[in-house]
Amino acid sequence: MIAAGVPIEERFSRPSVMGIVNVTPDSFSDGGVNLDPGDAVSTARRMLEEGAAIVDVGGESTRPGATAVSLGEELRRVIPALEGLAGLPVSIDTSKADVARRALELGAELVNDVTALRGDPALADVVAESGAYLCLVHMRGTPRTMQTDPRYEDVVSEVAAFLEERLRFAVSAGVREERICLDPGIGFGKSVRHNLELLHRLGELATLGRPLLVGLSRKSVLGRVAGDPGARTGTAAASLGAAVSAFERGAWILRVHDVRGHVEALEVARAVATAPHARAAGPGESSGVTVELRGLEIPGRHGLEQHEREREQPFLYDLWLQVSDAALSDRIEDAVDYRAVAERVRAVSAGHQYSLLEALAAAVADAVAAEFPVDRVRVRVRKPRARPAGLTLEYSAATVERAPGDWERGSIPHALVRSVQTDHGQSP
Ligand code: HH2
Repeated sequence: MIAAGVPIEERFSRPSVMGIVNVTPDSFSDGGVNLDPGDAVSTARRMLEEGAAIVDVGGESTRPGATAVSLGEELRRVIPALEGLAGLPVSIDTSKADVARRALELGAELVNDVTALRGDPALADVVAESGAYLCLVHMRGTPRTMQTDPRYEDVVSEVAAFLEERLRFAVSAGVREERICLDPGIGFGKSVRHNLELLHRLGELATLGRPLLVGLSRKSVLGRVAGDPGARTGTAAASLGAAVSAFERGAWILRVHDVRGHVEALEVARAVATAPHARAAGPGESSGVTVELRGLEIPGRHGLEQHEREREQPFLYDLWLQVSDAALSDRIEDAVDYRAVAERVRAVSAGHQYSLLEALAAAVADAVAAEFPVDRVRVRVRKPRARPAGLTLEYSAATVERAPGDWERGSIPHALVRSVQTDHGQSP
């Protein structure tokens, strides 16, 4: 089931829903419900019918206070369910290399590891060799101990530093960066205040340059915010509100129990986020088209170093243009003229020497959003030969998203800057 070579951002559109299927007797919310493999398979199939992009099958509860289960027991729980889901999009929620290996053999495409490759030293190799997607989660301590008086100086920067270090570790172990997503680990060693602060400042974690997966569904923080200081769970309605809020702050994939409600709520949130040009899709209509222009190479003299300003070096531009359904008419007059877009990018690059990739990406995105019939544009500029301070980099890049009118509305530029040190691999 692994879509060869596709970055995780392309495999999962934003927002996507991941359905939770715990084949456990003791999970905090659905414990026992899907312990029978037949029940787990029907729950998972229903979730996929309701619009989940993937289902996350787990055989070990990681709720606060949970004790670890043995390898044999975890395999005994998840394997029959995975066999029943062959051919469907499945993720395996495990920290054990042997469970992940078996799940991947049975067709799982993502490994969701709440220990972020710290639990089992063999797991990184299993993920790297299979080419699977990987979710790295922040957790302080272990499920047994994590909720005992968690403390942080600044929870967001500490979680960001942890995830960045784990991302580097995974890449150095051979997992391709483009296949990794990151998760702040709501409820994994955090107080209510820590969880809320992480959600409020989720955008800061987005600057790590990887899609964010967030799991809030029915967690106790929601019940506590709703007024019950001893709550062990939150309601489905509270989960929807939290998921929409997380999406608006940058979440890409939402891990949830109540799939249908989340799919509907997030669809509305997405339509609002892409307004004013988004319009509700009527019967038989599609809600838009994304056109990609990838790897447009234009030499330029941008950078902070003197030699970069004197000698040209290659810059690679990737553009995602969200255009209206008119383009489906198959008439060039209704569509965006790619050559004209490429010429505009060339003109922006030639018109000014930018010190920073962020500024260059923003200038291109502004020009395209203002001058072409697009509902939204995302521009990534990569500098493949970046060698800041002697570092060996695969590339450095900045990504900026714009909709027409952002400028006049004074929206805050949204720049995701990425610069991951690595000494192997190719630019995608
Ligand atoms: N939360 C849980 C389990 N796995 N994985 C990711 N990536 N993010 C999360 O927030 C997350 C997770 C805990 O929730 P749940 O699976 O519903 O319960 P339990 O661990 O008790 O089975």
